[in-house]
Amino acid sequence: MTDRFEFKVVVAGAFAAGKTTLISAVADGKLVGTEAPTSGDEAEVKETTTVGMEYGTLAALGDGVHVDLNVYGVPGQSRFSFMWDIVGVGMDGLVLLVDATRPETWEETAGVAAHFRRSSPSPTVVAVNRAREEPARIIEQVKAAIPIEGADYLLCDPTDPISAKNTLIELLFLVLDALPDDDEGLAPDEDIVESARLGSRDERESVPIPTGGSSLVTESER
Ligand SMILES: Nc1nc2c(ncn2[C@@H]2O[C@H](COP(=O)(O)OP(=O)(O)OP(=O)(O)O)[C@@H](O)[C@H]2O)c(=O)[nH]1
Ligand SMILES: [Mg+2]
Repeated sequence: MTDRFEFKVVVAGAFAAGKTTLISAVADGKLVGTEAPTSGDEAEVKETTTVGMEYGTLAALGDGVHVDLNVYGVPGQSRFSFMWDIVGVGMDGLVLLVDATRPETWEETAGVAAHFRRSSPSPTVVAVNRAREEPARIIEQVKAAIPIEGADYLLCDPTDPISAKNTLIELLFLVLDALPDDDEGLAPDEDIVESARLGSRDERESVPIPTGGSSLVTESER
């Protein structure tokens, strides 16, 4: 018998952190999006911005486990923050994208995280983008600037589908770990979650990795 799960994941962060890029990289099928031309100062940074939300899906499979992730991206610009509350309803997990090269956005990013976690203190992954040099030191700096209890902090290149997918898989482990044991009898055996863990970043480059009994891979990688 296959245990099936479906989770809602939100990707949030400051303007131009790479949210739309990440969702485009992971979505199994076509992405639904709301890009519009930027104006003013934002136009100096990039040509388009998210004004509503984007939506994509990603299936992750393990032995006896099938997970559908519904991934939603929100705008980074606070003038569109009304969308954060709309999209955040029923969120199971949060990916907070942080641009390592723009520490001036980190305080705002911490505010975005607080906004989402106030209504739904879901498992959170803080994904640090563009940490090319001294990544370990940057991760420590981001932890200090954006402290989130229970969050995983990791490096992420949203332009790389494997890195982007592994960010969501990390979040999926946190979400599965947080499920109550009596969740209609469907809570996964810890062994499944542990054996599905994809190891170090170098190992992840060659997913899927069967480690023992089962491994969790995304559907497009089968
Ligand atoms: N080269 C490179 N480019 C990146 C990287 N991460 C993001 N980018 C680029 O940076 C830009 C990020 O843009 P988006 O993905 O639209 O950012 P966003 O967070 O969705 O922005 P808003 O929705 O406007 O808040 C894109 O042009 C990406 O291609 C990276 O790691 N390397
Ligand atoms: Mg966007």
